[in-house]
Amino acid sequence: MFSHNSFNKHRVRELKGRNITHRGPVVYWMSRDQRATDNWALTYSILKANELKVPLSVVFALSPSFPSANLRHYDFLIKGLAEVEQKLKSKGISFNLLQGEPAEQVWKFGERAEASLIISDFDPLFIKRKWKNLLNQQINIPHHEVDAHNVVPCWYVSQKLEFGAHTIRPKIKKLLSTFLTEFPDLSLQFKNEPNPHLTRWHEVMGWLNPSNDVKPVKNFIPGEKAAHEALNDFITNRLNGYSVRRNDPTLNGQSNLSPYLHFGQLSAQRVAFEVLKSSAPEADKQALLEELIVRRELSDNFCYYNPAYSNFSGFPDWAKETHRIHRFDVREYLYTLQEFELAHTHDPLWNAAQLELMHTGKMHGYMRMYWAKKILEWTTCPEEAMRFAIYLNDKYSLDGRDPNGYTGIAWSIGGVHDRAWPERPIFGKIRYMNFDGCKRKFDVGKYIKANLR
Ligand code: FAD
Ligand code: FO1
Repeated sequence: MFSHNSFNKHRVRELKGRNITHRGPVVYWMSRDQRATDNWALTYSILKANELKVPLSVVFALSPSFPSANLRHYDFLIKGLAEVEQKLKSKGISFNLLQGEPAEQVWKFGERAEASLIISDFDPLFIKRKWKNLLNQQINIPHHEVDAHNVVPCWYVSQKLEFGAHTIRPKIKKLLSTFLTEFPDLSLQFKNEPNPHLTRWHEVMGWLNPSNDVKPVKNFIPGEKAAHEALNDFITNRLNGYSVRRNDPTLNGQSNLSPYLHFGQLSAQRVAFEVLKSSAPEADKQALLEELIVRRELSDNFCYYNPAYSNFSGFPDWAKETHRIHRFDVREYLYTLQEFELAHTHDPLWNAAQLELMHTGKMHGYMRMYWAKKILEWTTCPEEAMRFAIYLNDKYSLDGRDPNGYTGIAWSIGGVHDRAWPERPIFGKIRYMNFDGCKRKFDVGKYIKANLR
C-alpha cells in the first residue's frame, strides 16, 4: 500500500550551507519530534552518518524556561525522553541531554564533538526559529533541517500563507502518494562506544525546578509505548463512528492523540498508515485524516508564514475591520483572567470546559471553540481575549504551546481560516457560538455534571 521507503530530499533543507570540514559525529538536535521510531530527522541523520562514515549522537537541549511550560508538561516530556534514550541506546546511537539555553548548549556540544553536520527537526514557532538563528550565527558547521512532523513538508506543500483548509487540501492531496511512504528501517554502520551510564533522569526535575501549581495529569501516560497503545485503542475501539462521535463532548469520541503528537512521541504519519490499514468505514478514516493531516498542516502553514500567529495583527483584514467596528459594543459580562482561570463565570457550560482543561489537561475539541469564543465575548477587547485564551491554553493543556493551539485560538477569535458570518454585536462577522447552539448538538447537562468537581 505504501510504496518505496527511501528518504525524499524535499523533506530536508540547508539552514547553514557549508562544506563539511570536521570529522566528528553527525549530531541530531532532537526537539519537536521526541521519538526513536518513525522519525524522518533520525532517518536522515543515520543516512548522513553512514555516508560520512562517522557515528551519530542525538542531543536534546532542555530549556528550564520554555514559555508557559510547567511541571505538567516537563513531567510528560522528560518521561518520554527517558524512553527515547533507551531505544536509541539499543540502536547504538548515543543520547545526550543538554541542560541550559539550547542554542548555546548545542553550539558547545557541536564544537566539542567536532561535529561534521548538525541536523534539527522543523518547528514553525518563533522560539525555535530564534534558537536556530542564534546557533547558526555561532557555528561554522553545516546545519540541515528536516520536517519530521508533517506528512508533506511545510515548506514544500505551500510557499505562502494559505487562506484555509479548502486551499491547502488539494495541495496536500496531490502530494500524499509521494510523501505518505513507509519509514526505511536503517541501522547505523559506525556505532558509538556503548555509553555505560544513562542520563540521571531523577535529578533533571530537581535541576529544572518548574512551577508546580499545575500538577502532572493521570489520564495520559507519557512515552512512545503508551502513544502506540493509545493509537491501537483508538483504532480498535473508537475509529468506527469517529466522524459523528468526535463532536460530542459527552462521548469519548476523539482519538486523544494530541499530547503524543504535540511532544512528537507519536508520528502523524504512523497514525495515518494505521488508520488507512484499518477496517473502519471510509467516512471515519477520511474524517480523521482531514483533521490529522489537512488541519494540522494548515496550522503549521499559518504559524510558519504568519509571524503574528499569536496576536490580533495576525488576523485577516476583514476580521480586523469587523473588530474595529464592534470594538466598543457593550459587553453584558466582563471577567478578569483570574475569574476565567477559576471557572467563576455565570455560564456553567463554560466553567465545566475550563475545569476539564485544568483537571485533565485536555479540553474536548468542540468545547475549545465555544470556550475561546466566549472569552472574546466576555473580555474588553479581542487583544485581551487572545492573551487570556493563549495563557490558559498553554498553561493547562498538555497539547498546548503548539501551532494547533495558536491557530485554533486565532480561528475562534480572529476568523483565521474561517469566512465572514452574519454580523452581530461584539463578534461582528466572526462565527458565533452560544449555549443554545451547544444544547442542540449534545447533552450539555451531562457534560456539565461530568466536569464540575
Ligand atoms: P482528534 O479529533 O482525534 O484529532 C486527531 C488529531 O488531528 C489531533 O491530535 C490534532 O493533531 C489534529 N487536529 C484535530 N483537530 C484539529 C484542529 N482544529 N486544528 C489542527 N489540528 C487538529 N490542538 C492542539 O494540538 N493543541 C492545542 O493547544 C490546541 N488548542 C486549540 C484551541 C482552540 C481554541 C481550538 C478551537 C482548537 C485547538 N486545538 C489544539 C485543535 C483541536 O481542538 C485539537 O487538536 C484536538 O481537540 C486534540 O484532541 P484529539 O487528538 O483527541 O483530536
Ligand atoms: N523543546 C526543546 O527543544 N527543549 C525544551 O526544553 C522544550 C521544552 C518544552 C516544554 C513544554 C512543551 O510543550 C514543549 C517543549 N519543547 C521543548 C518543544 C516541543 O517539543 C515542541 O517542539 C513545540 O512546543 C511544538 O511546536
